[in-house]
Amino acid sequence: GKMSRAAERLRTVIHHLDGATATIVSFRSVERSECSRTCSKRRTYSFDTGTLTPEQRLFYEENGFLLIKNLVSETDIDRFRKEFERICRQEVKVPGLIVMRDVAIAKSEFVPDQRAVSKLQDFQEDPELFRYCALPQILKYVECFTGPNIMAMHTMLINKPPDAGKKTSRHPMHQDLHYFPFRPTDRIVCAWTAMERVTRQNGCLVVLPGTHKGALQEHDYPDWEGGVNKMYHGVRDYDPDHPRLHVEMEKGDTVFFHPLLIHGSGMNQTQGFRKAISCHYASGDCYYIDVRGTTQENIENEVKELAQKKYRMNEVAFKDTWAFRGRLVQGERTSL
Ligand SMILES: O=C(O)CCC(=O)C(=O)O
Repeated sequence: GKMSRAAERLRTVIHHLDGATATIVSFRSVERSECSRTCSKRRTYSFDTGTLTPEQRLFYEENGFLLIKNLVSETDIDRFRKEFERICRQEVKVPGLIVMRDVAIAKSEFVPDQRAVSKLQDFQEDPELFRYCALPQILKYVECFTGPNIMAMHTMLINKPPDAGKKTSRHPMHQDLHYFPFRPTDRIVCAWTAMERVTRQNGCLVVLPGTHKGALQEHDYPDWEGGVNKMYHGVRDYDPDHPRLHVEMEKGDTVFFHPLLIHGSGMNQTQGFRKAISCHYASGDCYYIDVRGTTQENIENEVKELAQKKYRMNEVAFKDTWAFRGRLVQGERTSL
C-alpha cells in the first residue's frame, strides 16, 4: 500500500540482516531473485534491540561507526572534567591508573596539572570517571553491538595537547583490535564521547568508512621525525586513496565504532587541550585468544613489559592484564 519502494527495500535488508546466515552482497541488490544469483555470505555487525532505526543500523553495517548526537549531558561531562583535573593535580590516587605524557614533554618539565597529561588509561577504579562506562544511554547503544552481557574492557580519557610543533599530538591510523586478545571481533565496540567541540582544528577523529569489513592488519610504530607516543602503533600500509572522514562533534556527542575500523586523529593546532572520554566494551561471552605467532605479538610484548613494571609481577599473561581490568557493566560475566 503506502510503503515507499525505498522503505520496502530497507525492510528487506533488515530482514536479511537478522537471519542467521544473511546473504546479501550489496544493499543495491536486495531483490530476492537477484540475491540467490549474486550474493555470498556476509557477516553482520549489529543486533536489532529496538534502539537503532533501520537507517542507523544499515549505516553501521556499511561504515563501521555510528554518531549519536547529544548523548551525554553537560552535567556529566563537567563532572568527568573536574575529576580529571583532580587526578592531574594529584589530589586523588587511583589504583591501576596509567597516566601518559606526550613525547614532546620532557620529564624535567613535569608540572602536576593537565599540561603534563596526554591520556589517562584504566580508570576502572575511579568511581566518578567509571560512571561514564555504565551510563544507561551509552549501554543502550552498546548492547546493539555486544548483546546483553557487557564488559567494560578498556577505559581512556584523552587530553590531546596543543601540538608542540613536532606533530606528536597526532594519533596514527590504526585498528583497535590490534590491542585486544579477545574475540569475536564483531562483539566488541568502542564508545568515544567528545568532552567539548572537536573539529579538524583541534584534532578530531578521522575514520576510513567501511574498513571494519577488512582483516586485522600489521601494526607498528610509524617512523615520524618528531617522535611517536608510547603504544601509538599504526597500520603499516593502508590504501591512501580510501575515502577519509573527519568526524567533527559537539560536546556530548558520541561515536560508536567497530574495532577493525581504521581510524586516528589529527594534530591539535589550537592552544586548548582537546578532551574525549572513551570505553571499549566487549560481550561478556567473548573469549581470550593466544596472540603468539600473530601480528599482535609486538603489542603483547610491550603490554607485558609495562604490566610487569606496574604491577611488579614476574610473568603476567597478556590475557590476565585484560581479565583483571575488565568490569561487568550489564548482564552476566559468562567468560572474559
Ligand atoms: O582520541 C583520539 O585522538 C584517538 C584515540 C584513539 O584512537 C586511541 O587511543 O585508540
